[in-house]
This record gives sequence, C-alpha cells and structure tokens, in this order.
Amino acid sequence: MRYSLKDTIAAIATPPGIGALGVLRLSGEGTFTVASGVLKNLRGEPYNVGGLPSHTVHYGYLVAGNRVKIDEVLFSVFRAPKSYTREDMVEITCHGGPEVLRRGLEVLLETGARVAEPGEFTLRAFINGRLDLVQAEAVLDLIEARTGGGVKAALDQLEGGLSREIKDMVKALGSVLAQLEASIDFPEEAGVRNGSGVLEVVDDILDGIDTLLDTFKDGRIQREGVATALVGLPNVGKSSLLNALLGEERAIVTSVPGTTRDVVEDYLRVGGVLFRFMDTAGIGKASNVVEEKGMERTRRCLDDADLVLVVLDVSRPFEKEELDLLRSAGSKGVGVLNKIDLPRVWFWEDLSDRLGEVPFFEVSAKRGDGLDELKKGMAEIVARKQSTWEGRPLLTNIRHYQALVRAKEALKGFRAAWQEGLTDEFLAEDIREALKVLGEITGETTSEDTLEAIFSRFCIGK
Ligand SMILES: Nc1nc2c(ncn2[C@@H]2O[C@H](COP(=O)(O)OP(=O)(O)OP(=O)(O)O)[C@@H](O)[C@H]2O)c(=O)[nH]1
Ligand SMILES: [Mg+2]
Repeated sequence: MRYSLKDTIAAIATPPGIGALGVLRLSGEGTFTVASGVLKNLRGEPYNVGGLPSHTVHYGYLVAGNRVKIDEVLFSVFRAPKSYTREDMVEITCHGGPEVLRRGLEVLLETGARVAEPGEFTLRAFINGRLDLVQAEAVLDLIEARTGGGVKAALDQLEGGLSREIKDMVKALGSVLAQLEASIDFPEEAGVRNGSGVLEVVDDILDGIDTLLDTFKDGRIQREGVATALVGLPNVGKSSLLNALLGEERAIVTSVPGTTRDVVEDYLRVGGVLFRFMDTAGIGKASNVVEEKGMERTRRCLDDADLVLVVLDVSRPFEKEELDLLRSAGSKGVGVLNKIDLPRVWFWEDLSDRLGEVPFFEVSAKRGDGLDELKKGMAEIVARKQSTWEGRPLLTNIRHYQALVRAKEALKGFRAAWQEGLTDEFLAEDIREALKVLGEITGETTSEDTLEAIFSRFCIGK
C-alpha cells in the first residue's frame, strides 16, 4: 500500500454541497485522542472521548485551537472492534455546509489525523476481517445502485450470499486437492480415480459456476438499468422517440437525415425498471467520415444493448436494411413503427412472415400516440426475462465474472486432464489454479495492486 493503515484517518463522509447535516468521520488508534482535542461540552470543558461508552451519542461543540467554535454538533463513539472498520471510530454530525465541514476536517488534521484515501474506511474493514472483498465491493455497489433491484443485489452480496457460494466451492475443491495430494504422496493406495467421487464434485462446481455466470448479465441490468438502443435508418424519428419517451428535448431533432452523430444517453424509469436509452446515429450509407464513425458506434451499441428498439417509419417504404437490423437484433429486438400520424405505406402484418415472433408497437413520436403502450410493453418484456433469477445470488461485478470464467477454465482443464489419464500432479495443478482464482474473488489471494484498484473507486469517507 502507498499509505500506512496504522494512521488515524479523517474524512467528510457526506456529499459536497449544502445539506441539513454533514458527517465527519475518524478511524484508527488515535481517534479518541484527536476527538478529545476538538470536542467540548456545553460548559466548554473538553470531552474525554476515550472514556465514553461505545455506541453512545453526545452533544457539544467542535472547536478549533481549543476555543474557536466551528459548529454545534452531535458525535457518536464506536469502540474497536465493534465499528465499521473494527478500529476506534468517532462520527461527528455537523450542520451540512461546505465551510463548516471544510474547517471541521481541517482541525481534525491539525490535531493529528490524516486525510483518508478513497475507500480507506472500507479497506480497513476488509483488512481487519470484518468484510471479505466481495462484501467490500458490495458496499460500493450499494452506494452506486440506481435501481431497487441493484440495491437488493448489493445488499444480498453484502450479507454474504455470493461469498458463501464461493466459499462452499473453495471448501469442496480444497478437499479434492487434499485427496489428490494424498494420492500423490501414497501412490500405493487406491488413488482418486477409483470411486473417490472427485470428478462428480468438480462437475457440480462447474454447474454452480455456470449458473452464476448466467446471472451476470441480469445482475448488471439490475444495477445499471436495461441498456436500450434506439436504432434505425436516418430520419425515421429515433431522437424524436427518445425525447417523447423522456418527456424532454434531450436529443437534437431535424428533418435532415444524419442529425444524430454520437450516442446520446439518458435514463427513464418505467414501473420498477430502469431503462438506459442510447439514441444512435442512423444506419445507412455513410456519406462522410463523421457519419461513418457514428455508425460504427451504433453497431457497437447494438452488441452491448439488452433491448433494441428498431425504429421504423411507416410513411416510407420498408427497406431491406431494416429487415437486416431486426434480424441482427435477434431476441433483443422490438419493432417500433413510428409516424402513424402520417399516411402509411405498410403494415407490420406485411412482414411478420419474414420475422417470426418479434414484438412490435405503433407510435407517433410527434403526437405522442402509443407511447404508454410502448413503455408498458418494454417493462413487461424485461420482467419476463427477470423472473428466472428470483432469490439467488447475482453476479454483478465484472471482476468476479472474469475470475469465475478463469476458474471454469481451470476446472475444464482438470476434466480434460482426467479424461486423458494424466497424472495426479497435473490434476492437482488445475485445482490449485481454480482455488487461487476463487480466492481472488473473496480477497484471500488478491494482489495489493488489485486491492488498490478496487478501493480507489470508492468515494472519500467510505
Ligand atoms: N409526422 C411525424 N414526423 C415525425 C415523427 N417522429 C419524427 N418526425 C420527424 O422526422 C424527422 C426526423 O426526426 P429525428 O428524430 O431527428 O430522426 P432520427 O431518426 O433521430 O434521425 P437521424 O438522427 O438523422 O438518424 C424530424 O423532422 C421529425 O420532426 C412522427 O411521429 N410523425
Ligand atoms: Mg437522431
């Protein structure tokens, strides 16, 4: 680590700006000394914070230079190990003004604390064994969650749902490894290939990993919203539809084809579902470099999207490219027939035999017809997909996902080695690799660089 975890650290734990309350946080061995230097009771006598019982709240003044009052405050005392970090902690609740908090932090620093690094409180909680790495990351997810589902998934992870699954796998693989090692050390015994059940254990774990990997995409949806791409030929009304759905003039609309060049993003909540819309450049023949680049992004958006609204203009003939778009969207595709306020030249029924079961909606982005039905329909489509993963731990973190992919590869290596009849040493090597990778998820075998990278994503004060 670039910094010492022995220092006493201080931070403003509430967001910048004006609020009713603002919280200063202290953690570390010197917490009570620092706090005693800056907190006075109403009679102006210094508090002996170290002498106060844990989990109690007190009233008084935060002072600078022993006299100058900075604010009237409440503070809470948490004695190690019963605190967030498992160290001595004090939280000082001030009035939520930036100047009060800035000065408050300043006196804490003058009295012997140093500024906490981003995520350092949680890092300490991890180092001191209060949380494993999966749970520490869940804290970050919880803070950043934008959806009810995201909060639920993060809380479940914080309570240890995912950690338990991983730990069960580690335990089972640990005993497989022990059997392999015994068989290496005592080759005269029966060995693992004779009815030891080792292969079955590994297969079970492979199944478990696959199930978790499947939940990843859905977990991300819960957290970040449903990535919804608006695609179509130029000028069909993609940007108009985005604006109409959001109820604001978010994207530029003109009668000139090729108006949208870059991807325009915004969020909309429908029922319990958060949609992250991406309005894209129209697909078609690029007439210049800017449009060409825009279209490249459109294609990337198509790949990344969870839901693809293919916007079609019913006042113009249906084009071959539009059929290609609907087909390449596959099961993510939804047809949105726009401009139904104009005289129309085709109907969905004209194409359905070429498309099969693609859901479709008819709207006028201009007049607002059909928008509620479209929103409702989209929420229903997502709900149908979500119903499959009720009540199980969700994988929401790309780091966990990648580690599980590596664990799966190692275990598949084990299976292959087993089938080829390789020696127990080879088999043991694959199991060791899987164990190491699984340990990286919970933090048992994670490198310092990875830890630093993870915790630097936190805000200061958490
Ligand atoms: N009559 C009618 N016109 C519409 C409707 N929706 C969009 N338009 C018009 O169609 C034109 C193109 O709209 P945009 O929303 O810019 O279309 P776009 O698909 O985003 O176009 P590009 O960004 O150029 O690909 C504008 O003149 C809109 O006013 C509609 O429902 N009815
Ligand atoms: Mg546009």
